[in-house]
Amino acid sequence: MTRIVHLGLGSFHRAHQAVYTAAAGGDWSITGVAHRSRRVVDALRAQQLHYTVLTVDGERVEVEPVDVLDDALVAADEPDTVVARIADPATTVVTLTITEAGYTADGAMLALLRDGLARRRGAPITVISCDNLADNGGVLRGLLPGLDGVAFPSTMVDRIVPRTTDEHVRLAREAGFEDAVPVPAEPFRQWVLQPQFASAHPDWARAGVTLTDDVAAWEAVKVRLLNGTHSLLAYLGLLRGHELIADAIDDVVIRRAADALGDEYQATLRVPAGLDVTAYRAQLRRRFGNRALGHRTEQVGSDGSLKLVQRIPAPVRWHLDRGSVPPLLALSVAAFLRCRTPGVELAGSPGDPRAAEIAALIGRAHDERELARTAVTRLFGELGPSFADRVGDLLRALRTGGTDDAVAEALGT
Ligand code: CS2
Repeated sequence: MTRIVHLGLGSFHRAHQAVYTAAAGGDWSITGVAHRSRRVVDALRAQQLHYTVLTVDGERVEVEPVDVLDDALVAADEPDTVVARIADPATTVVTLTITEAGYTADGAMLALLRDGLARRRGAPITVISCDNLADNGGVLRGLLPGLDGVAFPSTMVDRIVPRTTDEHVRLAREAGFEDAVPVPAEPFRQWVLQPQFASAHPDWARAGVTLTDDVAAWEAVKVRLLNGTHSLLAYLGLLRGHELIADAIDDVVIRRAADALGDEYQATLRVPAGLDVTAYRAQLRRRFGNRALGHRTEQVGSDGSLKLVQRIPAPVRWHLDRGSVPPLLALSVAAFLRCRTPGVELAGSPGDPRAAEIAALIGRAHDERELARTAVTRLFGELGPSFADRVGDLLRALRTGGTDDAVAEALGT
């Protein structure tokens, strides 16, 4: 038997890497490890680790069983088992979806990974970060120094996966599957992987994975055009009363802002061979518009302080280096800060690990420019006063004239 250990047993993994691995064939199985929550692990164990993926395409829903997990564990409850599973010679691949927050030297999942890898004493293994971080393989390698025999390829992963609702459980049942934890997902999926393997791995290319050394270019395209635009849709959407991303993209005011943001992002990209950016952006608009998927602005808007670091500062610097201040990138930050302002009415309540800190900054500042200068530096590091002032001016427009005025100001219309 050949095994993958996956750290971060969330919906995204179950609708992405697990589906690709099942489709790759061969004798592969996955031990899925959740960080703390027992809910999904207990449910999966109770149903013999089988689950379903509901592919939602407009009103069409396709229900497919996925049978690739060999175990489900909770890291916080069974750390020794997790370490032993990583150290086991039958494990030749570790994949990770531990979110942007997981990539710190003292992170709990990385501590288990470090222990497990050290206990292999150089037996070759491939460790694959599947989080939305630029150079995710390099970042992970940097956090796990001094290990022999470990390859850290970089990846770009993509599939929009909303939260599971009772309706999904009902749809699975209607299709003949008793599944307490089905995973809804859009039809589109993509995985671009650097072919840097130290060990045996599934034949993912057979399952449609693109193997290329130029992952960086693909990653930037995806994190900026998809995730970056998603953030703007989420924050403007929350402010304009839209619960769904599909409602946000259908709102002409937001749609104009999103298109202009796409232009700002596109300018910064090195387009990878084989990608038609115009077609990619048109496809993204359709993906965002998949209303039946029920993807919520609250979900995309959560953890903004962690997500925006991946989506904002590098493209902002690109523009500043060329002498221009990108207004829609500034509006993205302003809309985020407006959503974090106590007392502002939103169409949801996105959580954020730095909510209290940001609310305190907002409470202390005398005006929007002062607030923006502090907040931008705290969130992204030094970007210079011209960008922060633009954020501040747009934040003022959001307060005094609302989203209509702020979008018009950013668009210069
Ligand atoms: C979204 C992503 O929640 C978010 O921040 O932008 O989860 C997005 O749906 C996925 O990266 C799509 O691959």
